[in-house]
Amino acid sequence: MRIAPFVSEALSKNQPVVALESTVITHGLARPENLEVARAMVVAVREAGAVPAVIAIVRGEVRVGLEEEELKALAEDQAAEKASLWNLSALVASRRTAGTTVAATAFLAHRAGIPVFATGGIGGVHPSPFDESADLVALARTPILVVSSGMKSILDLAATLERLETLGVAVLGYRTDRLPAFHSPTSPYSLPTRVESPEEAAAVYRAQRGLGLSPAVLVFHPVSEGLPFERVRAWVEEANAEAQSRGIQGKALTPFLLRRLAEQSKGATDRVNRRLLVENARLAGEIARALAG
Ligand code: PSU
Ligand code: MN
Repeated sequence: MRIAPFVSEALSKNQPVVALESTVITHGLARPENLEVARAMVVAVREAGAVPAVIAIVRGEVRVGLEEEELKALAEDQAAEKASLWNLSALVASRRTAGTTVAATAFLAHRAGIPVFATGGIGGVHPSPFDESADLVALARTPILVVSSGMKSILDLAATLERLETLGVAVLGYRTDRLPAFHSPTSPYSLPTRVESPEEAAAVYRAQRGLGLSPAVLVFHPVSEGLPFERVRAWVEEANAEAQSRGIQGKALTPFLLRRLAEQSKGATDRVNRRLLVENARLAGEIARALAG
């Protein structure tokens, strides 16, 4: 694991650092806007007064903190893989380059001593065909604070929320009582806890660590300007039915569904996706500051 000097220096001085997930760069967004959004996330963390550390696998090396040139190379690498936990060692052993999912980023950020990271949406549960993201189990055993806008909108939100409860992950709504639904700032599902500020989120994280609880603290941050929940759900149902009838599954499913949602919404889902990524990076920076201060 190679920690960039600008990151290790910040960590040694107890300055706020925010880890950034990179599957969103390699797989979540289309080129070339993936690089623009990644840069905007980096800037948002800096503007909040924290040091951004993009985590990725570069030619078999675990990297914590990328320089601008390295970020560009990752965003442009068409062969970049998606590193979760089940393939992380194999990607390192075969010297591959990969974006890290929430599961892999949580594990690596924690190993590097970074307590906060930002992403767009976490993985979750999809009942049929059955799929449960490794993100959930990783969040259950990694005491890190994660800022996201909910789960990917293509998942079963109620089932995912139930799994988070079962796994003992601390779930907070940021200035909301309802689960944000990624592209939508709200949904019908209630959250157990609401926080009003970065300081309150930081206080829950400190309590989590103080109690010796090993699961993560999830801060669900609604996008400031999103789309109506019912409309997105209708698009998702349509796209899912189409994927099923065309036999699209596994790794190809998320990119297909996201592309269909973008078409159905005439680009609106992509705009919301960009917005929430930058907003989450900023809030993660503010929480990191509250934790360091
Ligand atoms: N949300 C998106 N697009 C994505 C992801 C989330 O809108 O590409 C990525 C995140 O990196 C998340 C991962 O950790 O998908 C979950 O993948 P899986 O369901 O295969 O575990
Ligand atoms: Mn999966």
